[in-house]
Amino acid sequence: MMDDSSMIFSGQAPIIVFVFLVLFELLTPSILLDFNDGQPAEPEQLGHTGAHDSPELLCNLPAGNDVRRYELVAQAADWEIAPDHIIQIWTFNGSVPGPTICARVGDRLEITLTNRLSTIASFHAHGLAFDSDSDGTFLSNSFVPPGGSRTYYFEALPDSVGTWAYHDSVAELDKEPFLHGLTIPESGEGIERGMYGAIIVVDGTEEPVDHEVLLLLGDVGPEVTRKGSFEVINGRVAPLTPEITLVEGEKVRFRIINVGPNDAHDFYVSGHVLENDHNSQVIDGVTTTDEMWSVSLGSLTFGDWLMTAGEAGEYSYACSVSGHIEAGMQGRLKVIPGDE
Ligand SMILES: [Cu+2]
Repeated sequence: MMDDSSMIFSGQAPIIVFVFLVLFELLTPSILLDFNDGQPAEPEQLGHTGAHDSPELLCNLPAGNDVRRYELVAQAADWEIAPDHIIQIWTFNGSVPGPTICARVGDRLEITLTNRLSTIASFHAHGLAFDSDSDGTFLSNSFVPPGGSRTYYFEALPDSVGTWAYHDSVAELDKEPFLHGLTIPESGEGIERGMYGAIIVVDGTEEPVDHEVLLLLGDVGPEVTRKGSFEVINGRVAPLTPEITLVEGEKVRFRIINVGPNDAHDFYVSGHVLENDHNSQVIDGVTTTDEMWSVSLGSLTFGDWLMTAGEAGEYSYACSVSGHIEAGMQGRLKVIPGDE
C-alpha cells in the first residue's frame, strides 16, 4: 500500500515532467543564443555613416611622440563567420580582426600579450623595428605559453609609414605537436583561426581623405569552418562583410591587408580606379603604377590605395581570383548624392 506522499508524487509526475520539458524548451535556445551574445551578426558599416566636418581617420594621433601601450589577450570566441554558421575561433581580444595598433613615426610600442588559449600563442609585427626576442616566433622562444604573458617592444621608423599586419606566428617544428608539454599550432593555424589585426603608422604628411576603410582579407579552411573553404573579409563572408557608404566625390583611403595564410587576392571596386599610396610598392608586380583597376596581394602583403567616389549608385568590392567571390570575398559599396 502506498503512503500519501508517494500517491501525491505519482499523481503529479506527469505535471512535473511537463513543466520540466517546458522549462527545457524555454531555456535551451536562450542558453545557446547567449553563447553568441544573442545577436545575429550584422555587416559592419564603414565610411560615411554620419555627418562629419573633418576627415574620419582610423588612427587620429596627436602630434608628438609617445610610448604607446596595448594589451592583447589571446582568447577563444564563438564567431558567426557566415549567416547562422557559428564556429569556434582564436582571437586577439575577442574579435576578428583584433584591435588596430596605431603609431606615429618615432613612437615606441609596448605590446603585452596574455594567453588564455590552451595552445601557445605569439605576437608578430610587420613594418616596425624590433629585436629578435620580440619577433614572436618559436625559434627565438618569444612566444607565450597558455596562462602566460609577455611584452613585445617595437619602434616606428620612417620606413614604417603605412599599413601592416600583426598576427600569431608560432608553429610546430619538425612535426613535433608537443614540446615540453605545450600544445603547438600548425603553421598558419593561428592566422586561419582569426589571430590577426592591423598596424597603422602615420607621419603627418598623409594625403588628406574624407574616410579610411580597413579591410583584412584571408582564407579559412574546412578544418576551421567545418563547412568548406571560405574567403573572408574582416573575418566574415558575404553578406556579412562590411558595407561601405561614400558621398559622391569623397576621397577614401583603403588600407588593405592580405593576412593569408595561403591565398593571394586581387582586390577591386567596381567602376572605380585605385591609386597607389603608402607602402603599396611591396605588392607583387606593382611598383610604380599610379592608377589601377585592381591590386594584387600575395599572402602577408599590405598597402594603401586612394579612391574617389564616383557617381551615386550601388557598387561592389571583391576579389577577382577565380572562385573567391563564390567563397565569400565580396561586399557592397554605395555612393550617395552629395547635398549641394
Ligand atoms: Cu581572393
